Amino acid sequence: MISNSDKLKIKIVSDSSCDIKSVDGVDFTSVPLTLSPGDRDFVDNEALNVREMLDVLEKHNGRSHTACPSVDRWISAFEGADIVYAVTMTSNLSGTYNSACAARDIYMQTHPDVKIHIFDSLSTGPEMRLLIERIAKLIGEGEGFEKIIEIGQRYLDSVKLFFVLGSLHNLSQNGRVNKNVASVIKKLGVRMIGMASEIGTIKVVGACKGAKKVPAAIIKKLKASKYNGKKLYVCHVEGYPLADELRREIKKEYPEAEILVYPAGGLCSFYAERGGMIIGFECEE
Ligand code: X90
Repeated sequence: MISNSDKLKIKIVSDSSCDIKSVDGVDFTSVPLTLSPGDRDFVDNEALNVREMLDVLEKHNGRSHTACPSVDRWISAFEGADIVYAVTMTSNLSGTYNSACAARDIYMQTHPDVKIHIFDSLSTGPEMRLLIERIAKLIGEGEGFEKIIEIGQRYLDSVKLFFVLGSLHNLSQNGRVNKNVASVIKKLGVRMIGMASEIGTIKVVGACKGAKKVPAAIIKKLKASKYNGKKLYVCHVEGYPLADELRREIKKEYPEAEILVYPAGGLCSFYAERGGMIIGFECEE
């Protein structure tokens, strides 16, 4: 493998929608989005109290919004590294990817020898975490820049994302899903099952009346999507019991499954709302 790679300073940088703040064995920086659930701004970093942010969001009647990281924040995250692998949420729902690309272009004018690749995940949350951990493993194995880009991109193509949302209020209010779809879901009182489409937008693929039906509905979708029975990550917004129930049911069908259940960070909590769940999983290639 590459012998001089340990002399190079390698970094993974992601926007905060990946829900994690550190990665074992690699230098990792999470670049925060800003969440504005009312007239207060919350920075989506380690110090964020997600529960407090959700409380403000639920109590607030007027408009609320989020903002992608500034170009400057990305530049600060790149500093000091020789090689940067950056991962962003879908460019089709957020300006985060464009901001990262602008930061790269500016930074490389004064640091022409630094290598920076930005992966547009066309997704968010657990799918980004899976990619980040895959990249970290490849770095650990001493793989080079071009190879990591190639394998990472291929991996991204083989990972999918489902989500189960009880409300589409924040997504529709911020123009990320159609208002009519949101009001139908609300009227029917169902949980919407969605997936990240191939172009990184939200695609409604089903609905569930009542929490009890969620695990079976998701397992059906996993089968149809050719889940490979290995890594599957579930992040939830204060919805541990249902997420854990889903984990147990998936384990019955796929005993080898490597499932992680963990709380969503600020950005995913803002949009998935209390009780929401986002599921990223590997598929057969
Ligand atoms: O302010 C910004 O630039 C951030 C905007 C983010 C908008 C969408 C976030 C969705 C988060 C909801 C379910 C997953 C959807 C994934 C679709 C590709 C969580």
